Amino acid sequence: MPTSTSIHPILDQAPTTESFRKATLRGFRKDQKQIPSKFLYDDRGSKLFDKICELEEYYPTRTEIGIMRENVSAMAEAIGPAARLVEYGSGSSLKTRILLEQMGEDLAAYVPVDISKSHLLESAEALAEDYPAVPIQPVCADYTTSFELPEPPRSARRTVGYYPGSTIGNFPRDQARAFLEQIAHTVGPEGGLLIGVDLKKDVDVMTAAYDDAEGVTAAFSKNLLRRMNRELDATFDLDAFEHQVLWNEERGCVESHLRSTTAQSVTVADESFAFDAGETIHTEDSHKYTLDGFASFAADTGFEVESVWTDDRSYFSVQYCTTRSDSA
Ligand code: AVJ
Repeated sequence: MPTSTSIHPILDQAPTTESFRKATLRGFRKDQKQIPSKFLYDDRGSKLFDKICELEEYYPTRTEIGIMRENVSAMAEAIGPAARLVEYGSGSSLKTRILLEQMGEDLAAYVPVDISKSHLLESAEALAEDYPAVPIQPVCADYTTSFELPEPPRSARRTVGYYPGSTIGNFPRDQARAFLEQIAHTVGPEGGLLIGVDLKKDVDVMTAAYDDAEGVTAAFSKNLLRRMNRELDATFDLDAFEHQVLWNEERGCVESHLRSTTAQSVTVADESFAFDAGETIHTEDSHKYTLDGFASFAADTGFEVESVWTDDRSYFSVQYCTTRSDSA
């Protein structure tokens, strides 16, 4: 594979097997067994997630792309010239292409940050080929922990976070708040954040998005069992668990679970865990917001919502938030 010279040396902070083991054992000792959703995204999980984005039922991706296409010039104007764009959880950077198409040479740098190293490198190389004028500085990191931004190759007027996909929805409200605070700190005073936020709507529409007829989402979530078998010497029978989805009204999120279909005992990293029939492992939350709810939420974190773009059904929103000139 040709390596473009505009790709800067990659930093690798991908989570170790040890951190996966620790998080899994800690999560399995709780009453409601759980695994942090970031572990869904190993190489295979990231590829399955790309397939999810193309599913009929999964409205967020295509709705967000439509919003981006329709409003990209207003977005570029809001971001302004010579910005450094830092994408949190870049994956295959599909939506970013819309921004790069519009802003291209005007960007000081594009910094994709992702936990999956191969995914990150592949897409960084493809981008470098298609946008040779944009310096690309991939960072392999768990973006929820603090990581260092590489020195920009040309001076940037401001740093703008890009956090599409409503990935903010994976966090419970209090962690989402802490994360936005972290971004506000990273981008500094007069910084920006372009963020995709999924909105509350008809419950059936929301739950179907996480329980597609083809079973791609089920395979995505069961990939965690495979990963535990492979990396943690676990003994999961993939056929003895099923993917389960429910809307939690009180928390305002779609919950994904892996449900044990029988009573069984499973070994994970030399520790044995009993499952009752019907007992679940909580694997992911997808929180949904109202526009007002998100605005007041953002205001708690040092950001102010400056512009909101949505689709005609108000399924999804892309919002541009800024930090004040005197922010920490
Ligand atoms: C990547 C967190 C935005 O919650 O909609 C999609 C992940 N999981 N289908 C979402 C996901 C199952 C997705 N996010």
